[in-house]
Amino acid sequence: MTKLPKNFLWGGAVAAHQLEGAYKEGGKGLSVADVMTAGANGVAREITDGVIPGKNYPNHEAIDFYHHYKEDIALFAEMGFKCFRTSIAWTRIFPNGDESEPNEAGLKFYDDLFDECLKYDIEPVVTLSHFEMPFYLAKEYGGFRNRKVIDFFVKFAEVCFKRYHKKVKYWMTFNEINNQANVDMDFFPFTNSGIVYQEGEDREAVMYQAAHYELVASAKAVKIAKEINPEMMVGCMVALSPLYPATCHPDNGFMSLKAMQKRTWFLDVHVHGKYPNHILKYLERKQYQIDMTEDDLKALEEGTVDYIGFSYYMSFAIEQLENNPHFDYKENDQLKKNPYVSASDWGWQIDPQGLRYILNWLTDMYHLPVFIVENGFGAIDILEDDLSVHDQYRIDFLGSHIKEMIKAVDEDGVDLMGYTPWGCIDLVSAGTGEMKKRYGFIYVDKNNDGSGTLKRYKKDSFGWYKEVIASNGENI
Ligand code: P53
Repeated sequence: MTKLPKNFLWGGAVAAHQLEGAYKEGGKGLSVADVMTAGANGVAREITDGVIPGKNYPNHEAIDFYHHYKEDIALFAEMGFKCFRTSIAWTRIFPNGDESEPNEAGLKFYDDLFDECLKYDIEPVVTLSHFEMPFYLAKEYGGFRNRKVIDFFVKFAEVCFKRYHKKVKYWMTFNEINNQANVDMDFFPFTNSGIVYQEGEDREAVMYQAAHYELVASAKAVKIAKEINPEMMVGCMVALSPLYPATCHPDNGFMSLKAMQKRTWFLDVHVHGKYPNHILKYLERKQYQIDMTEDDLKALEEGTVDYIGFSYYMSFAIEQLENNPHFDYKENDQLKKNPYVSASDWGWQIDPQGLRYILNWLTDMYHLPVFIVENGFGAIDILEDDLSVHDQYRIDFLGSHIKEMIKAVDEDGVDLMGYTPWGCIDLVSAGTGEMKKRYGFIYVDKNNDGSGTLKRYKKDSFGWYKEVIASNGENI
């Protein structure tokens, strides 16, 4: 008997815009990801007003999964994947987002892709919105500033559920919906909500409004899914990091609690169907006038999620600031380097035990099945002359996290559905737009400047992960 359940969903995760490429093929429209240039560690990606000739947009070709998916899924099958998490590019189905009829060529692409997975008994796990809103909705409607976008999303979701309900059982609505809690960076509102902040506006007020519309859209989608096929399981998806108090000073302890609330209240709405009191009190104190109707509140109650999908990459330490009497959360100023853990080349702190912490915390808070739908190590890999890639650091990272995950199930009784490490094949980094920040078990010959043959090569971690899956986590 292994410590994990027999039907544990081992697999890997990606998102359409980060690997498909073919950004104009099959009638696809421009997405918000198609207007972001390549950045680097510490250099933000530029958000441009449409596609500007001469600039480097890494998502346009990405790793051309659109034309290589059969070969890639065969490799996933060779590793023994039980599931494969990807997203449906909204712009393949509704190129501008406000059309009345979906684009058949886009629908057909995902039919073929899911069939290819099912051929190997790989269960597709699908995110509806993973940083891929139609650029047209962002530009013409202001993204999720606008209530109308709820209906556009719900229609997109309904079309997908109707078309794929026999092929896809596991769904998630919005990827890392809580990233936008960090209102200081332009990347998060744009990728989460299609929002470009205007000079001088109260960013937080905008964020709470957009998040509310998204949560309503998510709840409406969940309800529709159940009407179409009650077998479908629809979850939410949040980015989770433990925010440890930087010291045991009570101020830091309380600050860490308040910070966790500010990053995770989205889950309360998704799971309980209503806002937690601390957020209602916060909105009141800030005098934010959120457009929140009775119908919205009813929709939230009627569309609670079946499970919690989450990403886990790192933990943070947090401290209270001076002159912050309400313990308000100011992410960019408050996070501290944790001296007890190491970090990746991109400064992401490595904390396997933090995964066990989060699994316990989630279970205590929400009492739902949970699914680790992202975890991974972005690193610079070297393709050797003999075409091997020795990525022991990735094996160490994933192995240590898997061990903590197993303890959470075996010793703490967490109801864990599966584990899909991020970027199971190398793809474009969301945060930086780089290719050289690699996560995969499969190396793709593609470089930051767009050069490369697009050929695929197995890294050392490929064989290692295959054995992990074959032994259901016993051989790490
Ligand atoms: P990259 C941070 C910053 C940007 C996106 O990130 C992020 C995070 C982590 O919370 O979210 C997820 O590519 C996201 C993926 C992304 C992955 O983290 O910046 O869901 O799309 O690729 C890794 O290294």
